[in-house]
Amino acid sequence: MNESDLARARALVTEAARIVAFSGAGLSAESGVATFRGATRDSDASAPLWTRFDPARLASPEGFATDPETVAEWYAERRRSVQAARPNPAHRALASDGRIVNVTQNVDDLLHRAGASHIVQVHGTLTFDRCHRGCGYRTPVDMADPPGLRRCPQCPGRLRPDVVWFGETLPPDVWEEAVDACAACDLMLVVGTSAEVYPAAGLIDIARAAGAAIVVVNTEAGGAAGTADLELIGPAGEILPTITDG
Ligand code: BV8
Ligand code: ZN
Repeated sequence: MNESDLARARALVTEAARIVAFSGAGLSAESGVATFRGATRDSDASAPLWTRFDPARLASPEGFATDPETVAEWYAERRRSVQAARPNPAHRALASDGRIVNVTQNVDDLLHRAGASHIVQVHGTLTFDRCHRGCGYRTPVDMADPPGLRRCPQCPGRLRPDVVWFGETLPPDVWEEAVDACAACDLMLVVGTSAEVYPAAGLIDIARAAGAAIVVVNTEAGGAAGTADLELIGPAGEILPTITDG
């Protein structure tokens, strides 16, 4: 990535009125939180999740039905990892500019802890459990000492993380807020995502259809780059502070 690309990206950020940062697991990789697929640069702690667990199997109602203990163990491990992590310069850059709406696929709370004011978590959050049977019970989780598999106190169901699993629909109100932000932005920063998971990845198309400039920030070329006006290859923690005021 060259200086002129960085200068062009900086100019796009400066000129933009409404910015959406659409982020994935790569945003939290430099905090040591494991990604799902892409190789990461950091310690084993952030080795891709799939090396030890299969997210496509475990992050699903079927996985929870057939192996609830392993699913509960996987989430407890991820909650402890997030609790031990700290926001990195990429989170702080995206939190520092009031024009940025953070539409994130990530279920960690690092953008919140970096002070971001407007966050839309399209795939939910690790910081809460909810009733899997759907009675409406929802409760915050102690991320430092996460619970194991447990029953719902309100009905015969079990509690599960308040995230969206594969095969589950995204919460309609959250999805609508994400679509509205992406349809109204004039710049979308696509940060640390392989853009393989739908309907979330479709938000990039919504932003481009609305006339937004698309700037991809990723350690690997070619992810969402097919749709990019500009592709900045490198770690988000190094790039984002240089193109925002963060
Ligand atoms: C839905 C929460 C429909 C859980 C997640 C069969 C049945 C049903 C649905 C489907 C099906 N087949 C396909 C589908 C659709 C499916 C889907 O898209 N599958 C994919 C795999 C093809 N989608 C769904 O199921 C969605 N629901 O479609 O419902 C429906 C309709 C009606 C009725 C019923 C159902 C729900 C999908 C949500 C899944 N939940 N997370 C949890 O976290 O435990 S997805 C999870 O994976 C993340 O949230 C994230 O979205 C995704 C991971 O993607 P990324 O974030 O991009 O991470 P990844 O590791 O892939 O990439 C990291 C990137 O960062 C890489 O590019 C790397 O190069 C880069 N990087 C690394 N380090 C850095 C970096 N970049 C910058 N700096 C660095 N330092
Ligand atoms: Zn219940």
